Amino acid sequence: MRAGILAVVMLLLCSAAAFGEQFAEKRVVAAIAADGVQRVPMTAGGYYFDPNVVVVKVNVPVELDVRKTEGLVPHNIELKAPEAGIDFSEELSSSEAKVIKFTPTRVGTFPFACTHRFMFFKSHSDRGMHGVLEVVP
Ligand SMILES: [Cu+2]
Repeated sequence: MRAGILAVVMLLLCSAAAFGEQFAEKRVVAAIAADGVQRVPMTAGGYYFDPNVVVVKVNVPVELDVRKTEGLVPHNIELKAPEAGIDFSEELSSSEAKVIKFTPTRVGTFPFACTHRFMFFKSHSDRGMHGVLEVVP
């Protein structure tokens, strides 16, 4: 019986390993709306952000409207770059988009990710649920 349980555990580990990084770049250059805000709708699902490369202009307000796809798996979005005026960590919902507002104050490339992880499995970020915010002049 122990061997049977071990076999099941090994199978789970192998299938988890099979869900490797599947990262396809989806780039969006934010447009500045009439109200002066760079508004970017985003979708967060298993295990990706769409878009996952978001290009915005420095010193112009940004609004990310991030919605989670349907499903029980929780997701968040986190970007910690307080030196560039960007610092958020938000749990996401499928019923309404989370509105994340900030104004980037420095040019650079800043990574964001979902920080969730289920038990000993790979983190959502390691499975591909990450991206970058590119702040350009
Ligand atoms: Cu996630």
